[in-house]
This record gives sequence, structure tokens and C-alpha cells, in this order.
Amino acid sequence: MNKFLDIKPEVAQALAEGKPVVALESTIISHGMPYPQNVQTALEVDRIIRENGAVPATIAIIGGRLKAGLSPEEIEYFGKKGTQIAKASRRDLAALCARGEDGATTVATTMIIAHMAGIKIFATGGIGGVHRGAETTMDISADLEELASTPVMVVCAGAKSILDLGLTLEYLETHGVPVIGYGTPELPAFYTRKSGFAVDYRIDTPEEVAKAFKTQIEMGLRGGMLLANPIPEEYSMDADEISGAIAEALRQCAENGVHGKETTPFLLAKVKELTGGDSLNANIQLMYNNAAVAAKIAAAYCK
Ligand code: PSU
Ligand code: MN
Repeated sequence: MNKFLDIKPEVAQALAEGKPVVALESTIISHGMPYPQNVQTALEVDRIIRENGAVPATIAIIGGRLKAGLSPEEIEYFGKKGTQIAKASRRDLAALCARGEDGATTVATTMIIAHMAGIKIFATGGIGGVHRGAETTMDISADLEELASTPVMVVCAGAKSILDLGLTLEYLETHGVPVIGYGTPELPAFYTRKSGFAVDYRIDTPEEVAKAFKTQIEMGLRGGMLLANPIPEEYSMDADEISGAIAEALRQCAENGVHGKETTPFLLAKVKELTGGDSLNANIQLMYNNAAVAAKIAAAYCK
């Protein structure tokens, strides 16, 4: 095992016995939602994963150790410290561990640590992607490069249109990452079920998703797979309300000269501020939905 990694005993036991495990990211807790809803949501996600037959493993960096599986107390610690904890992407892992610091793992780093631990399925809310204006800023999330190289399936609700969804799909295509729509032919846009962009394949059952991913792994192809699971109809938001908020958030981002790792948290916080509690509730509900689907896929993968 990697000498920088600690696997929670319950998670290690499930993996040793070939039982289903679902990885979860910690940036969604520290940077993605306000306290205490972030902690309540993370604990409810754990419960939903168990209810659907898998063991949850929240991934994070604590005191310079890579962690696969957090206790409720550790989840509370991340939720309370929030954005004071460093947002950790691939380039941050070595420095944070060498210095004995904490880090909140993004989709990219959660994939890396899940893979080190032997976890194949990971549930999150939304992924990073190619930002609007990337043709001049070159702002492309490290999440995409990780999907291209690390064999973990990421279950998400698509990507927010703070990103350029068309360019994000082009990048994934170039790097050979399959984008699967769960029960839909269309890429969902996080808060809404539609984006106008087609996915590569539509698959309707956890068993068929697990089979597609297992085939990719057994074939020896590098990289992950992206499963886009649309937000349930009853929680999806009004497309015009959301696109208005995103346009305003992007305007404020440019006006304030925000760049680098601060861009995504800035945009997410602004959209939340502009849409009030609606977007937070949508975010929580789509996360629950992704957790349930990921647990079912993990269970099917282990059969
Ligand atoms: N998009 C969301 N919610 C999130 C994130 C992205 O809708 O919480 C977080 C995830 O942790 C993701 C990270 O991996 O932001 C991407 O950051 P960046 O764009 O800096 O790579
Ligand atoms: Mn970026």
C-alpha cells in the first residue's frame, strides 16, 4: 500500500472482502456548501450509500496523510473549517503531505487517492471542466486530465454552465473519456436536466454501467469514465433563473480579476448567493441522487 495513505478499517475490510465501496470528495464539503448544511449533507450521503449496499469512503488530506474514509468527527472538522482548508488538486498533494497540512480533495485528487486505495466508483455533484474563455485563459480543470488517466468512474450531475460545456465535451473526446448519460441521451447541466449537448452513450441500469466500466478496465484502457446522472425533475431549477445568475457571476469574476484555483469556488459561491436557497437545495438533492446511483453501480460491479 502507498506509504502516505491511511484507509479507514471499515473501508479496508470491505475492499479486502470484495464488497462495494463508494468514494466521496471533500472539497464539496469545505468549499461547495455552507456550514452546517455541508456536514448534514455529507452524513446523509453516507447513510444513503449504506442503504444502497455500499460502504462510503470520504477522501481528504489530514495532517499530511492521505485518507480514504473519514469518521463523522472528521467530516464535522472539514465542514466547520470550510474554505480555510486548502483546496488540493494533483499539483498540491506532495507539498501538503510533506508539510503535514490538511487538504480538501477535488474530483482530480479524490480519483487519485481512491485509485491508490483500490476504490473504483466515486460520487460527486459537479465536475470541473473547460472554462468559458479558455481559448485565452487556458483555464481547464485538472479534473479532466485525471479522468483521462486514472481508472475511476465518476458519477456526477453533469457540469455547471459556468463552464463551456461544448469545449468540455471536446476535451473529454480528445482524451478518450467516455461520457455516459444515465437514463438520458443529453448531458445534464447540474441544476437542470438539459444542456443541448449529447452524451456518447445512454445507459439505463446500474448493471449495464458496471459492465461497461469493467470492460474498459479489463481491456487495459487507461483513464476513467464519466456518468452524468440528471437532477430529479422535482428539484431541477428554472433554466432562465440559473443562466441569469451564471452570467452575473461570470461578470463579477472578470471584474474582480479572479483567476487560478479561486475561480471555481468564486463562481459557485456567487451563483449560490444570487439564487438564494433554491440552488443549495438542488445541489443537496442531486448529491443524494448521485450517491444512491453510485452505490448501486458499485454493488453491481462487485457481483
Ligand atoms: N463544480 C461544482 N461543484 C464543486 C466543484 C466543481 O459544481 O464543488 C469543485 C470540485 O471539487 C471540483 C473542483 O473537482 O471544484 C474543480 O475546481 P477547478 O475548476 O479549480 O479544477
Ligand atoms: Mn482552473
